[in-house]
Amino acid sequence: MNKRIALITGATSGIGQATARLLARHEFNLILCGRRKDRLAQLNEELSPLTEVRTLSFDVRNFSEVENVWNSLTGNWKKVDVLINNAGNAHGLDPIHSGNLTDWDAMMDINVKGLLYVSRLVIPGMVERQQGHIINIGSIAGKEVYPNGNVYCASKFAVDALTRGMRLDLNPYNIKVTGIHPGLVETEFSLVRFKGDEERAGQVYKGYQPLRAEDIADTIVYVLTRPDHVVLADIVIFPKAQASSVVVKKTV
Ligand code: NDP
Ligand code: 8X3
Repeated sequence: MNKRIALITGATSGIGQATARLLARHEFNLILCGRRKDRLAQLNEELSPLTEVRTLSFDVRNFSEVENVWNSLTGNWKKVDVLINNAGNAHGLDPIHSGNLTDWDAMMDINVKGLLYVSRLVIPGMVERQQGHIINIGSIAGKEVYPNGNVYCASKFAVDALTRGMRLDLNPYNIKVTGIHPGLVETEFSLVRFKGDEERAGQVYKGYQPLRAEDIADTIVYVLTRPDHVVLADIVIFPKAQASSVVVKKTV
């Protein structure tokens, strides 16, 4: 049986990395993307014994960089069956009147425009072949706004809107579109949000059991292994302790 090809952005850490590890064991060939070349090389070495792997290092903010690496793919590698738009982060957690412009640019450029740039290159082939599955990693922050979440929430609301737009526009071409919206997942996410402040990042996950990246990877595998006629369109996933963006039952 021919393996499907999955392209994962943000595969160097957290949810993307866990997804790469699980898909390698579930009959997928992998195109793994991220900026950190050392991590891509390590993951390539780890997963190559299990499946075929290609790595692409690029910054999703830079369209010509994305286009160049995309065009470097040879043979059948551009025939991506599954696109997992996962690269993204929060930068800062400040009230709207004192937010940092560099943080705002980063969130809109990576989480929204980066997702669009990668999609614009990958989706035309899916349309031509009349098959494919796109999974966009949104967030509970794209369903509910929380204090000081302002621009990160806006970027994830945009991901939700783009997911719905893709589902409408790609409906004539047999392409499935899934939005996955996690709550609190313990990854490098908070370390990036708080600019390397380990103490502050660690507090986010204290006093309850947060989701693990593997929980989201597991959901992605479930989504991708449904019968052909089934689409899981929109999924919100919380840790048991979480009831909303702002309600989390903590013991400390
Ligand atoms: P991590 O910080 O662990 O991973 C983020 C990934 O995105 C890394 O692989 C990073 O790779 C990549 N990335 C970031 N910026 C860029 C860029 N400019 N160009 C290319 N790749 C980039 O966080 P998570 O795994 O938690 O986050 C993955 C997704 O899940 C994000 O979209 C996030 O918003 C979403 N999410 C996370 C939640 C959480 O609580 N953790 C909850 C809900 C949604 P590199 O630095 O090597 O480029
Ligand atoms: C990540 C979850 O609640 O930190 O998207 O925004 S949250």
